[in-house]
Amino acid sequence: MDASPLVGILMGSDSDLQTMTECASVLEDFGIAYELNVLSAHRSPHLAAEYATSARERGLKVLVCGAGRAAHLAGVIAAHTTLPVLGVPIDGGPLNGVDALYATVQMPPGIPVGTLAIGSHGARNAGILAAQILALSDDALAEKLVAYKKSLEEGVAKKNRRLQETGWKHYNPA
Ligand code: RP5
Repeated sequence: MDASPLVGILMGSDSDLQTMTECASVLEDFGIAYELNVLSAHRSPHLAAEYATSARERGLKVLVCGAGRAAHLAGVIAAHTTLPVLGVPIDGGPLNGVDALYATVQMPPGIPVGTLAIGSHGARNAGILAAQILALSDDALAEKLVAYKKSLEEGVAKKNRRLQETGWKHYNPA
């Protein structure tokens, strides 16, 4: 990708990569340049602060942070930037991501993190939400989002047609 990145995808460990790839692939579908880095709130706190502090001047517009367990990455990044920060709680571990959800969503007033669902669905939605934020000042991207929503609608109609055709008609005991 040649264009300078607009979205910074961060993850607490390379073990989060499979989940966060969902976010990356959505951004690619919309033609949005991104960069992807492993940074940890706990294991590399100085690097995380440095990344967040310089993100805006490097041209980034939205930061998406995925982390599992005691997931403080999104919150620490949000503490050091005025860019919008989206948090993806990564599933896995003994608590299956509920720990990461609580750690990501329960931010104190003043430092918001837009928290998505646990796991790959959250990562995918983070990519779409990042695109929607960028589309506020990009009409071509807004058009792509309209087309995407249309494709979702068509997908549902297709599923319904299939359901009707395979015999799940209607039931009326009267
Ligand atoms: C978190 O701990 C990471 O985001 C990851 O989800 C989890 C486990 O990390 P590793 O032990 O696999 O590096 O900080």
